[in-house]
Amino acid sequence: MKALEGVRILDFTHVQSGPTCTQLLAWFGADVIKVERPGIGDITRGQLRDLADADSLYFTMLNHNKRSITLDTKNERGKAVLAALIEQCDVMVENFAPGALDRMGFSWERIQELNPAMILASIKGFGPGPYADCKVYENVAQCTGGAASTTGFRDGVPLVTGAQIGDSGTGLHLCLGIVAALFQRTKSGRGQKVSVAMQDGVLNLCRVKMRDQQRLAHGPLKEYSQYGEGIPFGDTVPRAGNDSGGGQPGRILKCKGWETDPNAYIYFITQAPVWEAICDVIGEPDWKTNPDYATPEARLPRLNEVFERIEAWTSTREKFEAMEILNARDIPCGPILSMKELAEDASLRETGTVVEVEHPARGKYLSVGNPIKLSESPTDVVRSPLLGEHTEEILREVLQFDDQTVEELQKSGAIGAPRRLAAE
Ligand code: CAO
Repeated sequence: MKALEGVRILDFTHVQSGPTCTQLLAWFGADVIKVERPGIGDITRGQLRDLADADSLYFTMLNHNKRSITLDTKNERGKAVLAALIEQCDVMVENFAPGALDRMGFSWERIQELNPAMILASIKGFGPGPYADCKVYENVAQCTGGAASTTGFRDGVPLVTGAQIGDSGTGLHLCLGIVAALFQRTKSGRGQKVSVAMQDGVLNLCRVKMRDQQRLAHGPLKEYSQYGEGIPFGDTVPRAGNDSGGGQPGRILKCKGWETDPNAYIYFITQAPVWEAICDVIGEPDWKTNPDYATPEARLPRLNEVFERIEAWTSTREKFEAMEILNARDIPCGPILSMKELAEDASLRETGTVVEVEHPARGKYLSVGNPIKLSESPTDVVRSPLLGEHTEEILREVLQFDDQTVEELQKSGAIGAPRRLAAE
């Protein structure tokens, strides 16, 4: 028994944000039916391909545990099939450009007419307001949600981050909204609309920077190294490099081998309760009592000096060696791990956070599994579907269509020709 067993999702998502959400729902046990345009499918199937005739890793890594039906929802018969699916599903998830669903003839009002218990979950770039009609991709969301203006170095350009906080982050937000709406429906019996804007999702993840924006009105941000450097603050939160900027100052420091290895670094946190242990490790026992270094407040104006001294120690150790020494003294730290190191990490394989999956067209590939572990609902990662692999199965099983109806649909062009596995 899986947590969401019995819940049927009409997955009208594409690219990354929406598929992230529906993949999580599938991992929790929902039956996720991905609707794709005949012959084309989700655009990511063909993007960033590493193998000529296989769905891209972009697609496969975001669409595990789903079934695929091809349906032309601009064809009249295709629309009728979509309407029938809406009647049979609990949740419809979509991340089309603003207005696309309405143009297709499936407004929220129409969906409610078809199925009053339906939960319609949507991702858009922006919420209501001047930009509501805009199409949005990951980095646009990072820029408009506050992440880019606060990422990077003070004297450099704004930076986007590799973590897909705009797409995958918003997908996660939407997933929580859907589960909450499903829970409310058990009491109300009614569906509802769940909306998350990518700008809002990113801003939610940048909450601490909005905190600092308000703190600025009451004085400089002493936890930013700019303060100790005597550089005045402007009227907005600056980029703070690798400063933690929080209550426990931290920074990325060089480790042995940094000259040739781009990831020979460690994040080091000068957590106040373990300051004495830090002084012992780096060979500065006097700093335990010296009033210039003994308290967090005293250290704030001289963060550069403190971290330079700590780096003089970390750069004599390899990153894992440094971590071992620091962890033994309860000093919070973390090595900078490369994607290669993460892919090869034995403990991540054991927990299923990194999984190896077999695919009929591409063979074995690695994926990130479900990071959310439910003790009563373990996740089995199943390869992504081929385009239209389950079209007939869904028409027969979910909609109870007979052979003749399926054949007529095929002739009308409403559904694509099913793509068979190579072995069939
Ligand atoms: N059958 C027939 N038509 C279909 C179809 C199907 N099965 N599935 C989709 N379509 C149509 C849509 O109806 C739409 O048609 P119209 O433009 O005529 O109304 C068309 O395909 C294209 O949809 P789109 O505008 O959503 O796609 P796009 O590639 O132009 O834009 C994106 C992509 C991501 C910028 C846009 O969808 C968007 O802004 N989405 C919301 C924000 C979001 O999720 N961004 C994350 C992107 S990365 O994860």
